[in-house]
Amino acid sequence: MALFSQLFTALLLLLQLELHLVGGSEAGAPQTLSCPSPAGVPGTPGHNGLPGRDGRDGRDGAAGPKGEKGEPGLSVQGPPGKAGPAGPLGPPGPQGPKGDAGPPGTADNDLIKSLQSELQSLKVRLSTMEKAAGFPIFKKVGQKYYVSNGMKAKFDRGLKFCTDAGGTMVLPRNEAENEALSAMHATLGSTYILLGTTDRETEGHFVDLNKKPLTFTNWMPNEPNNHQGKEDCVGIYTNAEWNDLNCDSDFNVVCELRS
Ligand SMILES: [Ca+2]
Ligand SMILES: [Ca+2]
Repeated sequence: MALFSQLFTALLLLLQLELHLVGGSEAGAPQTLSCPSPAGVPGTPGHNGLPGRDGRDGRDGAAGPKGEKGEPGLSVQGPPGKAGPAGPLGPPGPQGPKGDAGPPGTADNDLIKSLQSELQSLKVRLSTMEKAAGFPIFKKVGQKYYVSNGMKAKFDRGLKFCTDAGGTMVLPRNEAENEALSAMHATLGSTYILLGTTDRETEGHFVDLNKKPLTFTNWMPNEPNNHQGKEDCVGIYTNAEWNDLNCDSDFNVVCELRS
């Protein structure tokens, strides 16, 4: 194929040389041929040569346009991984706000209760003292006050008087109280002071104002005798001994105030 092409090129050069010789040069160069000759008959065209070799591969073309964005892919979240190791100890946080005050302790409660009880006791004692001081005649006997205004009265009226005064009709519970009461005769100028006991419900069976049997007595000899069947009340005589008396007779009244 290449050989054919070179042959074809050589023919073309030969033809151009011939045409140049026929036409002459423009510079008017001197002719070397002095006489013309008749033109020959053209030969028959040669056969086509064999095809040439394949040329080299061309350069890479320019990059094409950017394609459209594809559909998002499907992703499935996997299982959580194992917990990592504990991190380093952080710095201490700021101090929190102050909490509310707690309830008082047991010791405080006991002390408060004790003080409250003592205060209540003092209030009662002060109230009793004030009542006793309201009588012209009063005598302190232990935790009790024996008080009187010098009045003489029948038993039932005497009971009411003492109740209205915030106390009860006097009744000695022991020898000391009995002696202290008897000592008031000197001030009262009395012979008998009524005691808070009767045998009205059961003859011969004296009980206190709460209907409890007596735990202390100091009867005169041969008393109580229920003289004339009319003696259901009791009085303490100047010698501190007791005698049953008529409840409808007037005797001195002494009240007992307990604090
Ligand atoms: Ca009697
Ligand atoms: Ca009597």
